[in-house]
Amino acid sequence: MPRTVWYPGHMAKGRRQLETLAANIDLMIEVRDARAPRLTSSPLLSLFSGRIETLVALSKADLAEEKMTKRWKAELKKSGFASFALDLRKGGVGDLSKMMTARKPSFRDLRVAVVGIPNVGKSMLINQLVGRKAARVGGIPGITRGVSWFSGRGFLLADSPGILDPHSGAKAHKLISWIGSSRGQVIGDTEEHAKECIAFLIARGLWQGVEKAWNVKAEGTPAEILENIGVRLGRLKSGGAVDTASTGSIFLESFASGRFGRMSLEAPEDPPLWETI
Ligand SMILES: Nc1nc2c(ncn2[C@@H]2O[C@H](COP(=O)(O)OP(=O)(O)OP(=O)(O)O)[C@@H](O)[C@H]2O)c(=O)[nH]1
Ligand SMILES: [Mg+2]
Repeated sequence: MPRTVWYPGHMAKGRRQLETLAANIDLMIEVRDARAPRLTSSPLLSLFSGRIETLVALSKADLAEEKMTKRWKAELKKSGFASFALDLRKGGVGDLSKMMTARKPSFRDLRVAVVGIPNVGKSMLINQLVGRKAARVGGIPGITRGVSWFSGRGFLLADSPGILDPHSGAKAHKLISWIGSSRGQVIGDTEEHAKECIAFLIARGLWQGVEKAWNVKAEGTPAEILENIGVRLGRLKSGGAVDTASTGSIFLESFASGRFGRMSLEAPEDPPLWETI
């Protein structure tokens, strides 16, 4: 069966490194995207959570609806996870730091592993916790390639590469790529992805943000809407036709980076998002 998931070698290696480290880890911080906390849960959670205490950091909370993030925090609490809603561009890691300090053994530093799928903000969280730009951060998934350690006051933090579930379905992978946590274009055609994402946003009543940003209405087929976006953005080829491939890629990048404002893609009581598209 052809692979539907982007799973380069550094993910398999990172997973093996984390498995080796597990015996020496006191605490795990699992980073998820606040816009879709179920979709972006790490495949490593089931592997470690029984053995290692796990806290959940809901990153990019500035891009999710506040009320929905509160509901996710309550849901996580019910499942036994303390969670923190964070805008990592601003910091706000004080409560998380306090919780780490409370867990520090008296005789040595607390050892913490930060895990999650790609591009959710693991390295940015590490930088906030150690108070300097220590780990490399970037807007495309796959920036961190292996496990490395950073030291803070009373703790050691292991940054790890974003790891996807190589067995997750094509639909889940597609959604993950739309929010920027996988390289969807490795698997499929960007223009097709953009059209599907347009249809998805309209069906969920989430088009408003796009209309506000680019003044393009949700009228016509997704292909026509993509054309209209191309015209609006001036993405024309030499003959005057719209360059739909580059328009598609701008659309997807804009969506992933939160250009269209706050959007929560799933609610705790909903069925898994990938079962609904
Ligand atoms: N708006 C917003 N952007 C964020 C937040 N946290 C991270 N980002 C952005 O998300 C992108 C990824 O951040 P990284 O810290 O490199 O993510 P990572 O999880 O380490 O990614 P990999 O190493 O590729 O797995 C960067 O462009 C950050 O600026 C956040 O809370 N809010
Ligand atoms: Mg990283």
